[in-house]
Amino acid sequence: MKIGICASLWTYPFNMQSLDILKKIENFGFDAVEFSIEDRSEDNLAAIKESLKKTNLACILGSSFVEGNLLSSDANTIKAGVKYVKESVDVCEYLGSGILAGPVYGSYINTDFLVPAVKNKARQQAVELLKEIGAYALGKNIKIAAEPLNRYETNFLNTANEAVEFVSEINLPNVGLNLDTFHMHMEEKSIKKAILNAGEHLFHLHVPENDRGTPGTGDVDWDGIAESLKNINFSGAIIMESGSPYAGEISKIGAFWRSYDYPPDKMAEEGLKFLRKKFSG
Ligand SMILES: [Mn+2]
Repeated sequence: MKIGICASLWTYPFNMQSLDILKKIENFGFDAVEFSIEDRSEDNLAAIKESLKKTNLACILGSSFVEGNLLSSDANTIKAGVKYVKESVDVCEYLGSGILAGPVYGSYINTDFLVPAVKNKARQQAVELLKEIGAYALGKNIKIAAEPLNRYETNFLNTANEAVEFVSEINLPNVGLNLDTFHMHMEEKSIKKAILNAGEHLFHLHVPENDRGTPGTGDVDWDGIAESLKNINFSGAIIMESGSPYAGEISKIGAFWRSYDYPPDKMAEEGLKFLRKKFSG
């Protein structure tokens, strides 16, 4: 099982000014890095690709919508959403990332979703659009992992079960789930059972502590998670997606207002030590 970390512990979005972080992440001993790229210009992408090649890190592209949303009722916003996700698939292909992870449906809170007919319509629309985008990604051998988020970040997919139903309707071998221990700690009765139930649909796992701090310092049921991952023969990557107040836009989006356990470098070191111990072998 590959163990990685999100570059957003230090910086966000990822770009050609952030490249030193890659070597640092490799030197800590991680196998993989996850980041979101908003500047998709040729120069920026080429510089990132070049730097990645100088490491042995596997790379996972995170999806974070700047514009566009597959759940919108506005035609232009939907169009921008489809363009964003398809472009993300292209970026995956270019960088050699086999997976696009995150809230690929477009995360936001639409209180009109309390009316079941409104939510169902948006859901159906997202299913159809992700069938089309998923087929596009399948042609490039790239997986798409949709991430349920906690109730303060979306009211579309909050639980693993909702997400399993959603991707089952899309019904493509390369469209599955990205679960996250921080969100699950708020929304699931049992993280261990949620992972078991997700089974083969689970492609990718974010493993921050329950407060978004360093894995191993809080209440997350790490033994239960390790057991479930073994039971479902999980072959994806586990990614430390912890937060810090030093990463610009993502600190604001994620409400990372304070330092957690240690400064970011020490969080990475301690987190990796714990994850290796818990999840190796
Ligand atoms: Mn996450």
